[in-house]
Amino acid sequence: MRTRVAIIGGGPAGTLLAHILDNSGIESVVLERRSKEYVLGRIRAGVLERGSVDILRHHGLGDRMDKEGFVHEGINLAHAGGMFRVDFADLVDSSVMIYGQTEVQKDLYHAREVASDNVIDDAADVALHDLDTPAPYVTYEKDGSVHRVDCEFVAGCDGYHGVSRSYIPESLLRTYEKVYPFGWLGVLSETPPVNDELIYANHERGFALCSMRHEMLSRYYLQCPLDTDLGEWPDDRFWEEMKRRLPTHVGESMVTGPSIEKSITPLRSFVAEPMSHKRLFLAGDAAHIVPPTGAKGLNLAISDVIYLSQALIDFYASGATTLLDEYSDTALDRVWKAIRFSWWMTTLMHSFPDDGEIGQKIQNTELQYLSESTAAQTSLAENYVGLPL
Ligand code: FAS
Ligand code: PHB
Repeated sequence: MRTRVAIIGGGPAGTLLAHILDNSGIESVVLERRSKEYVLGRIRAGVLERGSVDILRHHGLGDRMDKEGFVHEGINLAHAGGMFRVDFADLVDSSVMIYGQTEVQKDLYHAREVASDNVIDDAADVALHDLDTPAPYVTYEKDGSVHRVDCEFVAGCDGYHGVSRSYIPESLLRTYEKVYPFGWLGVLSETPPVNDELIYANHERGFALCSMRHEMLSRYYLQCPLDTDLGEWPDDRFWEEMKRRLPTHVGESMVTGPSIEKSITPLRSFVAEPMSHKRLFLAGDAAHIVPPTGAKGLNLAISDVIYLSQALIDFYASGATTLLDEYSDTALDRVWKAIRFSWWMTTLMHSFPDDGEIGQKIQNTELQYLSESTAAQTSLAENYVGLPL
């Protein structure tokens, strides 16, 4: 098989890149190691930045999002028994969209099937070859045979556990990592959200987040130890702990119900530099991971794809390689700002027992300052809704 761009990974980054290239008449093939059902069954992000919303609409992927998503013009921060709202509309004339990554993925897969159906799932043992030549190729196994895809560029969109990053020579690759000493225990329940906007709660027992997918599907998270055993967290215990970490009036109004999904996500900050080498370009979690506190992971994958797709479109339109040469620096500039913001929100909102009582006092003081300062709230708001592309 021959194509222009071989895309490794059929998550949001890979399928959005394929979609945008397709819209510009540039052929690609997506090699996804899992089944389509598996990919569509993952419960992940819930918040789209304003820029991501505009991009999806611009590329014909916004219809269902605009019908079923929820525009939120603020978030709420709870601490010390109280709660205050950060008003995005008032502070930065912007908003975010609540529309689950699962739904974005469904829209992307549908668009692929309608257009060129160029997603090959169950593609095992993907390997990259001749990346330092103008004619790289990719091999993979499927249905008992080894297949070859000849191409001109390889996009590594295969996530943190993918293979693409390993093809950047160790002598050139620099990685930065911060592992947080806790995870998030997440629950999905077919109950009405406790609040019409998200609530991020700082509590001495640990962080809590109240989110949603729609008016009868709520998403909740509790900070938990990394060695948490899901078997020790029956629904009743989850709801009781959730209410203990929220302001009383919020907990009292919470409608609880059976969880339809329960999982633990570890939190880490990770960046790999550079994000490109010869004919290989990394995008999304293949190059960086952020703690979900700032709701940046999915949005960074989208912005990487915007930069990379524009660079490839320029190359095929004029032979210019400037944007390709600058891709890594351009993407990393935005990545590091999201890494910083996600680290700041994680550090502000989570319990760090090793920091002692003074740690909680400093967090409460910062949250009190945030509640009183328009300047501080504006900084949070402009980062949360998404810095300019
Ligand atoms: P993805 O990991 O989504 O997709 C990579 C794809 O490549 C996968 O489908 C994988 O099967 C495939 N792949 C891997 N190795 C391969 C190989 N060798 N060959 C072929 N295919 C291969 N972000 C938020 O903003 N908010 C959240 O609440 C949030 N929660 C998360 C919870 C979990 C458990 C995880 C893992 C991530 C979460 N994220 C969250 C981040 C998440 O949304 C990512 O940022 C987003 O999925 C990034 O998209 P991709 O870069 O496409 O990577
Ligand atoms: C979610 O709804 O899954 C969600 C929302 C906001 C975050 C993280 C996750 O910061």
